[in-house]
Amino acid sequence: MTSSSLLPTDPSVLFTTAGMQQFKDYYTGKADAFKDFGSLNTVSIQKSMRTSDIDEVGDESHLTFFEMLGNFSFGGYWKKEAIQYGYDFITKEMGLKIDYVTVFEGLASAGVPADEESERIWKAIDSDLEVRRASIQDNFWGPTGNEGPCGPTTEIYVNGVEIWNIVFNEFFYPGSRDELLSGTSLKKLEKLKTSGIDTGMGLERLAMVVQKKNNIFETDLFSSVINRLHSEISERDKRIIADHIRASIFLIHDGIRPSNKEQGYILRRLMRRVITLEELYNQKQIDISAYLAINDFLSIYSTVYSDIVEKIVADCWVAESNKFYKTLKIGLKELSKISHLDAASAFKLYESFGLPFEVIKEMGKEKAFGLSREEFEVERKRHQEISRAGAERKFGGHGMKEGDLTAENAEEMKKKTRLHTATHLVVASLEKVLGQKLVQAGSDINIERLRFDFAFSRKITPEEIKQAENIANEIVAKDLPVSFVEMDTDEAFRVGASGVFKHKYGSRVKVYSIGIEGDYFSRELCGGPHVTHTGEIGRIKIIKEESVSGGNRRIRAIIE
Ligand code: ALA
Repeated sequence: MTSSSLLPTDPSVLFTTAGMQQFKDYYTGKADAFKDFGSLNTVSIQKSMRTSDIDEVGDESHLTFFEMLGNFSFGGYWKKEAIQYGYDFITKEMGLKIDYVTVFEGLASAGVPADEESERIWKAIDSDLEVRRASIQDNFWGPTGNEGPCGPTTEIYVNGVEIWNIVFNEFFYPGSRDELLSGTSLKKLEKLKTSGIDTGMGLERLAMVVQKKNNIFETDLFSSVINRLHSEISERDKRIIADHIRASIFLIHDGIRPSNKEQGYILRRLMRRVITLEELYNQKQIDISAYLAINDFLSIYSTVYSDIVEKIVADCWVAESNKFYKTLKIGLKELSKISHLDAASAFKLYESFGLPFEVIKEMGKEKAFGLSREEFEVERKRHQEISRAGAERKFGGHGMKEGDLTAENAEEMKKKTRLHTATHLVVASLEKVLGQKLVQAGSDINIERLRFDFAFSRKITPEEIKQAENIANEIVAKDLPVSFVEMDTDEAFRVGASGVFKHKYGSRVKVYSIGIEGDYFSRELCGGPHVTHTGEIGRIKIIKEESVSGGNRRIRAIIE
């Protein structure tokens, strides 16, 4: 399976943190793996992001962004096969020696016994292998988010490092992991109808042991960047710079833009940390050259992630640097004047000058001794809630649903269908005018108008809007056919179809095309529905262009 976006469809988690995230519904039985990808088993290399480790970055092994290798089964194979696959891959394919493995010791209060079956399977494979028992803290996975599949794990250790985690998703828990681990929860673990396998192996850690390196930053995934950085930059800072730039590239690639909310907030923190280090080293005449590191990473990753657009990453980086740089210097000066830093004064520095918590903590030295990330976050959330109060609007309503559209009645569906095809036309027209593919960040259609967001770092001029509108209306006048074909997701991206980043795509997708084969005006991954000919749309008028949060632009258009 293709990696899903770092932005999960599950709204209860900020980022995709593991390979299993896109498969939650297959474990619970809500979705049918065989129907969707022709097998009960699959594998993936999933882009993952764990913010819980941000403060640890700089040591030998912690990262924010990483790639996770995994094999999964939703009622296909079970423990015996999963353990054998793990063993064979590590010892035979990779030629590594396993130090020891762990299995779940059980938890009587939750009604889960020790995993003797896995213990027996390991021993049958290799009777000399050391099998340790471990507690629920270490050897129990999930649930991710507010609820989900979960179960005991068995883990493989090589050179003292946990290399592979094999999860036996036997249960569903209707609450969070914290709740489950607290031991005081009233909710019960429910047995899943079909038990599933979920495995995860960090590519970076695997590279470290296979390449016989002392830490992940010495592997070929990082060494070009680390070696390029000036020798007077501390080892810890080099690692922070490398990790944060790499993570930022992938977040930007998935359509996230720096902002003060949710995923955008994390991206901004990562970028601003690097930009601050850049400024601090600059003061010592040491150049970090973030753009060179971006290029190094792009040359490593563009072979696999061929749709990373260098210009989008670079534009975003430059825009944030320019924006932050103005206040950074003043902020650092203010910081040096404050005699005692607590959550409130740190938040003020953050709010007024954009100084990230890490910078305040590090630069504040002993003045920031009592300052904790938790208190700072509490302060930040409190302010966010104040500013959000009253601004909340709720959308509801039930009705017909077809593909990407919902409507109350047939009449409404007809109008929305015209607006939907018009959205594709306006997007493709703008791409022509701006000379680049747009990374879309969602779209919304109501009976009155179409609306869509996309990542772009400057205002679209009225002339460009007019040009795009003219192009779109020319296509309407030509009454071109609209058609769709179903194809594999990989193939769809190969033929250049655009997709919306927030979308989770299955392995087969519909690609809607406007125009004649060989000369398509637009191709997009889309559930439909659409008109059959562009002439049905009517005249398109772009009525508004504006900036919205996350560094995105928003276009609204109507049809007449
Ligand atoms: N989902 C498991 C992990 O991420 C495999 O460790």
